[in-house]
Amino acid sequence: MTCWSLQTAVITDFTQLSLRSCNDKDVGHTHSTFVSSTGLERTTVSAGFLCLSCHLPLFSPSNRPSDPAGMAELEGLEFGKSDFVLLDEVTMEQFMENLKLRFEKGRIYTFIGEVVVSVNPYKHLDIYGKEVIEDYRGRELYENPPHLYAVADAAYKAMKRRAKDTCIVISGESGAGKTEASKYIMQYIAAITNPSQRAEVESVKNVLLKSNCVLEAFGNAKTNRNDNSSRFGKYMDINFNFNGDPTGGHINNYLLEKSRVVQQHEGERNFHSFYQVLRGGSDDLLKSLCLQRDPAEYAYTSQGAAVTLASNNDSLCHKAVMAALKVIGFTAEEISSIYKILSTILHLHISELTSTEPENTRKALLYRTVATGGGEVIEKGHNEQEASYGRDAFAKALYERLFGWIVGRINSVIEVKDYNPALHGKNTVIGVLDIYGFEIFDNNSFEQFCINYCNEKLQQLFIELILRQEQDEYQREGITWQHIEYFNNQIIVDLVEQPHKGIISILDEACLTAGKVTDTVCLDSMNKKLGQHPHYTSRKLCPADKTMEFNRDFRIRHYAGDVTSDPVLKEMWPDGKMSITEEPYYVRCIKPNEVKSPLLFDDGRCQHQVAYLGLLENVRVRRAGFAYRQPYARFLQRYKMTCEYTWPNHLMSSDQEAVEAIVNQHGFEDDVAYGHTKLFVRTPRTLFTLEQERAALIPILVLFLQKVWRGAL
Ligand code: AOV
Ligand code: MG
Repeated sequence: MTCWSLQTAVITDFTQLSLRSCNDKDVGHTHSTFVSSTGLERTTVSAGFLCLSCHLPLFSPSNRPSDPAGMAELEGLEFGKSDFVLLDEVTMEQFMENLKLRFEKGRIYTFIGEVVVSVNPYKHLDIYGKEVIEDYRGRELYENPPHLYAVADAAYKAMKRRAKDTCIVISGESGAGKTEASKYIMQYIAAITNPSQRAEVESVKNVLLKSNCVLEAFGNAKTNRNDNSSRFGKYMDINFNFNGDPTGGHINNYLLEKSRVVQQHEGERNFHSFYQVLRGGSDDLLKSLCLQRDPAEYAYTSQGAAVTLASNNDSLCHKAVMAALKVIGFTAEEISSIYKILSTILHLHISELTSTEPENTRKALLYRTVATGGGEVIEKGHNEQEASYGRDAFAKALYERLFGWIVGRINSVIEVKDYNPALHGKNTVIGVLDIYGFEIFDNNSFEQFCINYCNEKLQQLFIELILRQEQDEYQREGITWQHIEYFNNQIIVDLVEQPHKGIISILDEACLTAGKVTDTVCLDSMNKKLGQHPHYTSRKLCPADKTMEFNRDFRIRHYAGDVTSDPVLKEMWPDGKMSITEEPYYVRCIKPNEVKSPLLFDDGRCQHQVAYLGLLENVRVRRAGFAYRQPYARFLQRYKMTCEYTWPNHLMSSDQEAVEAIVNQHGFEDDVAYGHTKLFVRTPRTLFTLEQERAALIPILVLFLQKVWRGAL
């Protein structure tokens, strides 16, 4: 690594940094001692730092970056504005113009303060490699162009500095790039931790990373929105010891879309796992499981008539999953059981419950046991419909349990064992939430109802916290703040979940009171109670065949759009509960088009997402208050060279006073507010002016310091 990268690196451990970063080949020795102006354990290595051995600056003008700290980015020149708070005016037009320009220039990430807005590029970008990771490691958010790594680092630093749990919430509609983002974030965290390469930590990291591959095989599927759509919600906790190295983790999974096991819409597939074993399993494995290679042979894998996935190689994935299962620690026996269960599910349908099933399975699915009035127990045959319903229910239950067992098994490997807080210090956690995104299909069922409700709750959390966090901070720091109007989706959340009045309660009640629960009973009950609700409507649809009954449905006006659901809602309500910390970091993902194109930025679709995600309001809140804030000590450290009263050291009684001197000398008094511990800066321009001045001063200071050091002055 060349030394210029030290220019703005925030270091927490001098020893580590000197060993890690200062092997400058040009000089021919290792810079090991720094001239630090503060001598503090944690400081910013700034441009004027010299090596004590050779007296050379830690970077020289020749190896300085052409764009120190990504200032061209921060300036918003060629690539648009890197932070939406820098827009000249916060209007939808300007927001969209900037988003589109950046997408077209391959700049898929843009900040809104600490929130990262991401647009799915639908192509590989060379922005996730080791060098990029190094650029972000330990830096402050504003020091580099926007990136998932910046948020990951901020979350990691916050957790480490404050010894507090934190989490990263990734939201956006189906296909917007949440799962990919979650993987890059985990990859980053894995890369920056465990510098001493301790074997047990490496093994935990490996399992955490490999678990994604397994979870995607069994929990993802091709839908009409996304070839690799998550059909479950995932909240992955990574535990850290006091050193900030991962010690373990835990995966919570929410509401697997089990109906997919037995039913897929046109153009969709069952879970990847089925196709992977059929296409990638060895001949011997398939023979032992009595499986045909072609997924078209099985009803459960061919309903959607989309057995092949252009963007995915099932056979290769199978090998990767097998390898991952082994790394995680699944035994050969366990792996064999997994594939037996998959084959059982496939056979349930092809055999049409004829001769291939073992006798007891046949019996269980074709007959039911009934107790007669006289206390006798008899076996009664199911009619065809009842039998296939039973078979499908069995297949769904088997798969759901298999998935739950796999998650549990991974958890048993990664859970933190033998952690003694007295010995190892406080154990802290970073959680990464990646759920199934908001989705609307032609035919929406109970699953879409749950998925979209889940997204409503997430949006509610975003609104609450983004506003509350700001408010709290202003209040804590003694600064007044003006309220910004925004659409609060609480009304939709209430429509679904309010006790006694919400859809869930009404359905529960209908199921309890009515003798035989039919769709009509449920719908009538909802129409009666919710008919007047502004976000609820119900329709009668004329059947094409006039002899058939009227079809009816209901529609929820979600924050992201209208979703019409068939009222097949008599399934179990998920019992999983989400508990995430209160201080999340956010990644807001946007899907640029419906056709998975890397070139197309569909203005209408993108604008719709920007609107319902509340991004404009987010910018307004961020701007109406103060775009940037920094603790006094940090601000001073960075900009003290721009003021004669503070360089190299100030003589004032507090850091706040010194900061006031810098602000006054530049005439920025009207643009800032002084909190109890931080300086609040209203317009980013102020910060940029300071940054520019600082960048211009650095070469002069370096020359000056060099001369001083050599005794020339
Ligand atoms: P999702 O998680 O938000 O949808 P994914 O993360 O699965 O969406 O992204 C969908 C597809 O877009 C991926 O399979 C990639 O092909 C592509 N993609 C996304 N992000 C990137 C990126 N940063 N670089 C390159 N390609 C990307 V869903 O799970 O359906 O809600 O439920
Ligand atoms: Mg996903």
